[in-house]
Amino acid sequence: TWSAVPAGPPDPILGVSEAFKADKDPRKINLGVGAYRDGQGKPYVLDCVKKAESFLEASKPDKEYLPITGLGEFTKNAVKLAYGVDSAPLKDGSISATQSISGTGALRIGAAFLARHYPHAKVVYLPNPSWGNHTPIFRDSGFEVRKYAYFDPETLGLKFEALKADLLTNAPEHSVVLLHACAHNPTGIDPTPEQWAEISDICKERKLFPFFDMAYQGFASGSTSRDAFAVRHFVSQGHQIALAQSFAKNMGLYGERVGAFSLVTSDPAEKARVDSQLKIVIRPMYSNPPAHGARIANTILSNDELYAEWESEVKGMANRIIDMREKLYGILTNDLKTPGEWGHIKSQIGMFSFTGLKKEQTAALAEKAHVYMTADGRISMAGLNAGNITYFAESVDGAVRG
Ligand code: PLP
Ligand code: TYF
Repeated sequence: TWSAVPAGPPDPILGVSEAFKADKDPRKINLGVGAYRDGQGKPYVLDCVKKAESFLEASKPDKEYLPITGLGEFTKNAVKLAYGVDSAPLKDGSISATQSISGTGALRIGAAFLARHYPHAKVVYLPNPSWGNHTPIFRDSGFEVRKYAYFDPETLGLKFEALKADLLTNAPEHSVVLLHACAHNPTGIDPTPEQWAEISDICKERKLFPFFDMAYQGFASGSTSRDAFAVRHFVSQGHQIALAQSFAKNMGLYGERVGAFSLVTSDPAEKARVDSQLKIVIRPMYSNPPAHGARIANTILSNDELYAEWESEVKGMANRIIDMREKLYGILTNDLKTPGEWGHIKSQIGMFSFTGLKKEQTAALAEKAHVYMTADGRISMAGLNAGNITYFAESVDGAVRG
């Protein structure tokens, strides 16, 4: 029956982890997948998460199904975290929201809802480059996927003039535009607040539909409200955005699959109709989402003490990454005098650094130095620590000098 099924390619990110696992060298380093590691290179369960779990255990929750759109208290608090308590559509009760299977599930619900109900051509513009899963998520939901200029390999910065030209003249009116809310994956380059304001104006002028992917709120700057700047600015300008939220990174809840999808609508009556259609989209996909992770996140978001502790732990993770950026820059530039300009390692934002290393160099690093990263030269900064950063920098130096 399945003899005609061709073998598919391995996932470009998760494939790196597999190669890493198979490597027996004790010096090996995995900078592939974007998952936070502590200063000892170990996965990190946040203290606020442990406390929330012990509160939950004491409250002995049952194992009943959640509603189709998940834990209502959780989505309410998630939306508040993203849009801010002063958000006009939030106060009006016109934001429709549902729990989702983390950020991926939120994107998929959004794409499926738009594919069915967005009254214009199903064309989505993704930044070039973007998170590798964006293309299949939108394509499998029936969208035509196109790209807008984003990264400039010459300057290792934002290709802002080309970005504006693409949105102003190349994208047809009513195209959906996917925007990384903060900590762009894979480049680590975000628009400045002024540039966000220009992008917002262009979207308004050209009637483009902004779909925000916020997978790293708090991770970019250490402040959840600062990282929500773009989302809140667009909403304050009257954009009716779509938003995918993930709690994988900022609460370290990766495998618990906690997220939310929301849509700003015109009024509470419209919201109620959208709510009903979100349920119709979700029901045949998975009926209803898992409860445990959403309960953890909700406990943290609704308890002042845990919330404060969470904010300080997010800041701690963000700061450790920033510290690794400084150290890596220092070793390459001052100690090793590695050829090239490495300032982007310090200026890039969030979990990743787009090093500028070429495909052949990343292959050589894996083969000769047992250092693993994605083929585009992206490294997860959180994989670096005091114990491996010098070896990593020396390996990069070796690869650059050839
Ligand atoms: N969007 C971006 C840009 C990401 O980097 C990620 C994870 O790396 C996600 C969405 C979704 O992740 P998850 O489904 O684990 O929340
Ligand atoms: O490292 C990244 O960019 C992410 C990590 O189901 C990831 O792709 C891996 C698997 C997954 C979600 C996110």
